[in-house]
Amino acid sequence: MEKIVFITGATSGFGEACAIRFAEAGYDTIITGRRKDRLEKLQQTIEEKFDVNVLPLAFDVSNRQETFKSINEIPENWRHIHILINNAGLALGRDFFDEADIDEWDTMLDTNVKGLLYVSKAILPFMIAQGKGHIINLGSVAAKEVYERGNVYCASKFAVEAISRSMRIDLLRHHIKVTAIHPGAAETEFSLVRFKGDAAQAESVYQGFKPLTANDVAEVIYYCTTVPDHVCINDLVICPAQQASAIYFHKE
Ligand code: NDP
Ligand code: 8X3
Repeated sequence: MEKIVFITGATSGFGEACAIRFAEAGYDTIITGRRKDRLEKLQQTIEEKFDVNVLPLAFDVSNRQETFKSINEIPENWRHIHILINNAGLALGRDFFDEADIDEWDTMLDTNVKGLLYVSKAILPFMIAQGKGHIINLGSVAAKEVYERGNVYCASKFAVEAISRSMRIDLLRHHIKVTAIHPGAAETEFSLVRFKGDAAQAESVYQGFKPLTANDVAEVIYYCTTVPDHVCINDLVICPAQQASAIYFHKE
């Protein structure tokens, strides 16, 4: 296998769009997420459309044992992973700090922060052995600014920002590039998850402006992997044209 990409959270949104974009570019693709049925469907879609191989791995990134077991069992011929896209993540709730649910805080920190750490730590030996690699971490505009009732989601993304910067320093000696991508509002299943299936509330987030699509973000992520070997895009914020920051929108 020539080029291999490993994507977390490929059952929906950015991860799914990245799987398709990288497959289109000829990458053999390791797709992961908890929903096995969706992974199988995506595998079928990709294999029908593109001449690449797909390896689906169903596991929960917040479960340390499951994550290491799944990654350690990757067959030998799939271990030359060039690109890791740490994308799996979620927000739960949009509540004032004093009213927020502690279990939801735990889930966000366990997934967005600890999950990203576990996956990276498990994949790194493969990249170090080949003396090369590229890790792409999904932050957010919420990694740059906190907003009202964003508390722990923002904290989890500030952590992704700090981890990305630390990784970039510590992995220099292994020739592993680290790119942090920080999207603004994108219409995926993100808000449906945040508002626990309340479709009306989820849709209201994107009213009055044109949000990013998953494909917009996947295209930019793919671009970051096409620059020459001696170039690294360290940090990239991508927003809808009607969004200036985590807080300021021009809605019509
Ligand atoms: P989606 O809800 O569409 O996709 C989230 C993906 O993460 C799903 O594939 C889901 O898979 C996976 N996931 C969630 N929890 C776990 C877990 N415990 N273990 C394994 N996989 C998990 O959201 P997006 O595509 O929008 O979000 C992707 C990333 O981008 C997230 O990190 C999010 O915080 C970030 N982001 C999103 C923005 C937006 O506006 N949409 C803006 C900025 C950043 P499954 O449920 O099958 O496990
Ligand atoms: C997702 C975008 O604005 O809901 O990270 O935090 S936002």
